[in-house]
Amino acid sequence: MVKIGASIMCANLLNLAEDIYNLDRVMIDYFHIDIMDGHFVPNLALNFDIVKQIKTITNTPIDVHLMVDNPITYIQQLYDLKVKYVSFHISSCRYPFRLINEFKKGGMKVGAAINPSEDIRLVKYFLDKLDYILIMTVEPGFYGQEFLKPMLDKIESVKKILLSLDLNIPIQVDGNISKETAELCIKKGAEIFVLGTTSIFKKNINLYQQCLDFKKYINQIYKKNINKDKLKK
Ligand code: S6P
Ligand code: MG
Repeated sequence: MVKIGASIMCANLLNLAEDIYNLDRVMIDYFHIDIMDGHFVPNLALNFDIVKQIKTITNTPIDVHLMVDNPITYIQQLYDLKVKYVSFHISSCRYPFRLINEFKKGGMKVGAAINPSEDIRLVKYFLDKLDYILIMTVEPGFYGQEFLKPMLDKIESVKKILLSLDLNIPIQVDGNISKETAELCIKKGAEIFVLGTTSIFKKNINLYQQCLDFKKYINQIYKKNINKDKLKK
């Protein structure tokens, strides 16, 4: 099933409650929270205090995307906030098996993120431990970047591996997701989309309408592709 998350670092932070309210009206699937440390990526974005405040006004699941060195450092905050989904970058930690276990102890669904230049073999040995795979379609750290086209091949390769192993793990894509890029990603096998400045958070554009329109479009494209796959069989 296709799912959409809103990247909250792209929201209007001066009026965050209103954006959250409108995204909830559209029944967005997740709030995607980018957490950076200024080391793993040269930027800072949101933090756990913001997550705590967001949770007071919505029940929509939180999907934390950790772009930090040593993600295990943040385990207690994630437990305390009862975060539902968490993704970490494979290149940010030495012991991914241990990290995944720790996340799971707190009841979290876990995703591993692959940077654009990284090989998909990095996830090979713990693929079956994951709940989703995050394929970065831009370099991590900033919104408003260009979509990296070679990532389409990467999505296709990961999907093929998953199918060959009979693993039903969804692929999430993050970075410059528009109607056009989402459609290309769907055709290659992606199912979860992180929406930011390219698609829904735009100046002088109604967030509710924009998101509703995107959601309808992406569901149609997804259904069309599923039906095509069925016909092929
Ligand atoms: C990037 C971050 C993303 C962005 C989002 C921005 O490091 O992980 O979640 O916030 O991709 O969307 P857009 O449409 O501006 O690229
Ligand atoms: Mg992100």
